[in-house]
Amino acid sequence: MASINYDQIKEAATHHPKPQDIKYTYGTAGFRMRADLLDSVVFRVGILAALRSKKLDSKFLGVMVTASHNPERDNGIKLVDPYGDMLEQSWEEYATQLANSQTEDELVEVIKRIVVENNIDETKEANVVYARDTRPSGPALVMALEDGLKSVGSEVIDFGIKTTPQLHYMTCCLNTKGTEKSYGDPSELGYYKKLAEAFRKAVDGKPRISALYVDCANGVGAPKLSELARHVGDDILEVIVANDDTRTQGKLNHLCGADYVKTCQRLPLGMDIEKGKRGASLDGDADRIVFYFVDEDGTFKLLDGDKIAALAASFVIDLVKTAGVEGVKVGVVQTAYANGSATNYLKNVMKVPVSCVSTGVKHLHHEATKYDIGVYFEANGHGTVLFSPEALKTISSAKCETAEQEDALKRLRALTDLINQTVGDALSDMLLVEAILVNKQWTLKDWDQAYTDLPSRLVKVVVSDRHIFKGTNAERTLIEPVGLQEKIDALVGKYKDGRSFVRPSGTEDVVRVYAEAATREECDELAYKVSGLVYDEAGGTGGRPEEFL
Ligand code: 16G
Ligand code: MG
Repeated sequence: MASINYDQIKEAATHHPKPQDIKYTYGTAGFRMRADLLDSVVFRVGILAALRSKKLDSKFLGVMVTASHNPERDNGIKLVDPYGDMLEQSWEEYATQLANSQTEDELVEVIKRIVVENNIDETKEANVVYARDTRPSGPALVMALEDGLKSVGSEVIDFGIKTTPQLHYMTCCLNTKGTEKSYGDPSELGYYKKLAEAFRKAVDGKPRISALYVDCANGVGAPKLSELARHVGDDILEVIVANDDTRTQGKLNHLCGADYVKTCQRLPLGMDIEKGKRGASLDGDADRIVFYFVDEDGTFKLLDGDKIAALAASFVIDLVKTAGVEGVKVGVVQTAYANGSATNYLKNVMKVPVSCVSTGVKHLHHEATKYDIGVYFEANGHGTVLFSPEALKTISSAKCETAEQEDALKRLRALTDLINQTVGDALSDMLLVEAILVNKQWTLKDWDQAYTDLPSRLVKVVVSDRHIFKGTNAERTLIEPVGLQEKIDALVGKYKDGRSFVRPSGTEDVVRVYAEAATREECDELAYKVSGLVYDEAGGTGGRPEEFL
C-alpha cells in the first residue's frame, strides 16, 4: 500500500471543519455530547482508528457510534482494540489531540506526530469495522467516519446497526479467526448462535421458568433481543420485549432503560409489570442490564449489578467446587458505588476476594484479568465474568469421575461460551442470570434474599470547575480540594453504617456525591450534607442541592 497521502486528508478535512471554541475530551467511554457537534470528531476518530490498525499490524480496529443511555439528541464515538478491549489508554490522548486540532494543517501535524511517536509503517494496510446504534443522528455521523477512514485509505467493514457488545464481539472474532484463540464466527448470526447454543447447554434438563419482561429503552437492544430470543427458542426461554419503539423520535432512553431505573429506583415507563412478574431493563446500546420485580406489598425491588455479581460469583464457585477444579480461584471486582451490603456479603459471607477500582469498564476489566475467574460488575449493571486462559484450559481438559461432576463441568463449559469475554453485554448477561435462575429454580425474590441493600443516594452537584476534584484510593478519598475529605469524614462518622464519597463525573459536567447509611432518613441527610459541603466549599453554581428529606 502507498504511504499516507496528507494532501488527501487535508482536502477531506475541509468538509468536516472543527467548530470554534469547543474543547473535546476522549472521556471514560469515548467522546459523547450533542450529536450536532460531533461531525469533525467522528471524521478524526476514523483517521485514528486507521492509524492504530496500521500500528497493530493491520489488525481490525472497532469503532462504535453510540451515546448509550444519554438523551436521544446526543451521540458519541469510541474505539475498540483488536481483541475487543477498550482503546489502550495511551491513545486516548491522541484522540483528544486530533479532535481539538483547529485547522487542517494542525490536524496533519498531529497525525505526523502520532506516526513518528509510534513508529508506524505508513504503507501497512488499515482495517476498521464499525457499527452504530439506532439514534437518528447515526447515519450522518457514519458518513463523516467513512470520510475519515477513506482519507487514510483504510479498508472498512460496515457492520450496520448493532449493540456495543456485538461490535466488540465482531472485532475480536475478525482478529482471532483461524487462530487457536478463535472467538467465534465474525457475524451477527454467529453471535446469536454461540449464545443460544451455550444457553441451551447451561439449562439442559431443567424446567423453564416464568416469562421475563425486558424494557429495551426503545433502543438497539429491542430488535437484537428479539433476534436472540428467536435463536434460543421459547421452549426454554420466554422473553417479552417491551419499549421496542426505535422509530418514534424522542423515545430512546426517555423515562426508561437501565440507567433510569437504577437512578430513579422505579419501574420504567411502558412496563407496568404486576406483582411477582419478572422485569429487566437494558440501556440504549445494550451493554448494561438490571433486573427488578414488585413485591407483594407493592415495593419496587431492584436487582442491580452488585446483585448480579453476587449471583454469578456464587454460582460459578459452586460449579467449580462440584466439578472438582478447585484450583481455579474466583474473585470479584467492584467500584466505590457498590453497595456496602454487597461488599460485606461477598467478603464476609461468601469469603470471596473483592477488589475495588475506579469507575469505568476499562479499570474493572483490567483488574478482573488478575483472577482465574474474575467477576466484574458496576452497580449500574455493566459487567461480565472473565475466564483466564489457564482457567479455560483447566475447565476444558478436566476429567470427571461422577455424574454430578460431569454435569457441573458441562454447565461451567457452557458458561465460558455464554458469557461475552470481550466486554459487559446486556444480552449475554441476561442469559447468564436466566441460566442461573433456571438451574436454581429461583424467583427474583429468592435471588434478592442474599443480602439487603443499604439505602443509598446519588446526587449531582454543579460546580464552576469539576477538574479541581482529585481523588485517590479507587476514588473513595479526595486529595483535592485540600481539606474537604476531612470534613466529609467528620459528617460520615455521625451516621450508622455511613459512607460517602465525591468524584468528578467522566461523562457529564457535574460532581457526583454518593452516600449510604443504615436508614433512608440518615442516608438522605448525609447525602444532603455532603452535597451542601461540596457546593459551599468547592465553587457550587446554580442552585444549592435540594433537600430531599
Ligand atoms: C461510562 C462508563 C461506565 C461508567 C460511567 C460513569 C464505559 C464503557 N462506560 O458510561 O462504566 O459507569 O461512564 O459515568 O466505560 P460518570 O463518570 O459520569 O459517573
Ligand atoms: Mg451503555
